[in-house]
Amino acid sequence: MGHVLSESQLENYRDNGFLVVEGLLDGDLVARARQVVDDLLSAPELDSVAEKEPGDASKARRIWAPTSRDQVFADLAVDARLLDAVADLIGEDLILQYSKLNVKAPHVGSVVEWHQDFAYYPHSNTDLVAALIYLDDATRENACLRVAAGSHKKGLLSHEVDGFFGGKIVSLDGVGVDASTVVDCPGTAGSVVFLHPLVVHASEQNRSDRYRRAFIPAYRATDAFPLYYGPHAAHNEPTAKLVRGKLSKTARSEGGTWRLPIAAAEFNSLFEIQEGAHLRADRKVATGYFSHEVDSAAAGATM
Ligand SMILES: O=C(O)CCC(=O)C(=O)O
Repeated sequence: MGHVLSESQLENYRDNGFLVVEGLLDGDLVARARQVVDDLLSAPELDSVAEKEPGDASKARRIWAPTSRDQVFADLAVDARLLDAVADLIGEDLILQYSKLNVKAPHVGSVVEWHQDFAYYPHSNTDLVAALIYLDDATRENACLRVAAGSHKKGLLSHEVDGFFGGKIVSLDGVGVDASTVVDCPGTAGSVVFLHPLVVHASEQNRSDRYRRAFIPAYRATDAFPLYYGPHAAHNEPTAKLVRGKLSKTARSEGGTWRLPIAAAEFNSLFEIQEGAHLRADRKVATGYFSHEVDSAAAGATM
């Protein structure tokens, strides 16, 4: 079981905090996934399935919890090729923490600002990995992922805006990340970008006339336990499930102090918090860590 990644790929991941594996998943499977996305996006109940682009309500930017909407995504998230690679990175005992699907429609695809995933859901250790699976060929033109290589070694960086969690790193320079370390992660459909939870990453607006869809299941070692149970992190937990190996009765901890993602107001997605959800009149202002009520349509992923 496992051991699909070479020693040089593992070294690459350890050094840079990310790894692109070209063509890990086959074309037929990925074509089926694209068809399901098209079907979901043309469904009449789109509002309960997807978050819309603020500039064009006819387009979606995020499909919530894709693994619970169609078997093709449930199967993809436990595909042996994918889990073998994840096991090589974080060990044989694996939980599927949550999943999401970013749509990046032509001409409108929302920006994803610089951030570290761990800032949204700190855990007792950093053996977590997100697998960004390209469903379309991705290049800089249609907003492939961009990563600050090696930034995972800098620890958890500030994602604060106006004294509260803002879901983004406002300036790379401001947190000591050298902009010259930023690299593009292009890949053909079926390629996977594996991301360490502390690596700083982002993607631009999709200015091309091509989609750049990505299905993103996120995994953790079974002995990595969430440290923060505020709503946008806690509501991933009911659907988190063991996908390989065994559950752990112990939590393994990495020493340190982790800033918690305490936001000023409720938010339903990474996009919303990065765009300043706390400034929106329709948002309930938080009065305590657990005071938010989150739209049930988003259940399963608010990152
Ligand atoms: O879809 C992308 O380009 C980036 C995805 C990402 O970083 C996220 O949703 O956390």
